[in-house]
Amino acid sequence: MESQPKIANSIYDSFLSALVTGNKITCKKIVKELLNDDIPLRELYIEYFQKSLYEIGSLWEHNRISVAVEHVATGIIEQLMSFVYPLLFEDTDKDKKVLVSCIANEYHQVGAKMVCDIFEMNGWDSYFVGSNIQIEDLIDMIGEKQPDIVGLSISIYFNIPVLLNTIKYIKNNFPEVEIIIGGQATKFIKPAEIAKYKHTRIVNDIFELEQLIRI
Ligand code: B12
Repeated sequence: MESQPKIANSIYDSFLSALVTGNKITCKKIVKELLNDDIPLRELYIEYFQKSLYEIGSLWEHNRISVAVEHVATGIIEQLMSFVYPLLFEDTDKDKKVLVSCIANEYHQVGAKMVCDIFEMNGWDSYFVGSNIQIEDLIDMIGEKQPDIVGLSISIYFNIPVLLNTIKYIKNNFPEVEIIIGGQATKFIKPAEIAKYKHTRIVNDIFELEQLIRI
């Protein structure tokens, strides 16, 4: 029993080093082996995909890897998410709908995509709108899809004014829609700025999200 964490860590270490060197074949092989060993998808997402990208971000911040290396690594994670997607996608009608989008000027889309996939795993129909979505386009899409929940993703603190403006705009057009906000910049948002909107809240992580959306 005691050796288990060590084994798990060594698999993660191999995954990270393959990712940093851009070795997508090894990354995919490791993911296939983890899936063969029945790793839950959310664990694969959080303990491998998210954890490694956070580490890539920190290496980049400390000038230990280049922007190009970070771009290649992010691209590999996005490919791996597409690879596992068929495992969670069920071709059946679903009652509940969510639409998840990055706000304007927000280019970090992996977390938002992951959130959509978490909704799918929990029996929801999801629409991933993408990165850097202008408010008018988002409003049109909400009008068209009529989701039960709108998820907004924000990673960069300097985008908080854009986020607040987006919430205001959505609430002016769709006062009853539920809005959830997530991403690494949420820790910089003052709670009072959100509290004034009905059915609007920050969701801190995937575990909190799953409590909220379990059908
Ligand atoms: C890849 C990356 C990029 C790529 C993104 C490409 C892409 N296809 O997404 C590019 C090159 C575009 C980029 C650009 C920049 N980046 Co960048 N980037 C990253 C990096 C390395 C990984 C991001 C990622 O995918 N993480 C993994 C995902 C899974 O995690 P996540 O986003 O946190 O999502 C999880 C939760 O937050 C939550 N969540 C997220 N969204 C939502 C939404 C809802 C509704 C809910 C409920 C939950 C939720 O659930 C997810 C799953 O658990 C991070 C490092 C890091 N710590 O993340 C830096 C990082 C985010 N970037 C950073 C910076 C500074 C920048 C730039 C300003 C750099 C520059 N000078 O140009 C620009 C800004 C561009 C912009 N306007 O958006 C900083 C942000 C610091 C800050 N908080 O302000 C970070 C933290 C790097 C660092 N350590 O300094 N970046």
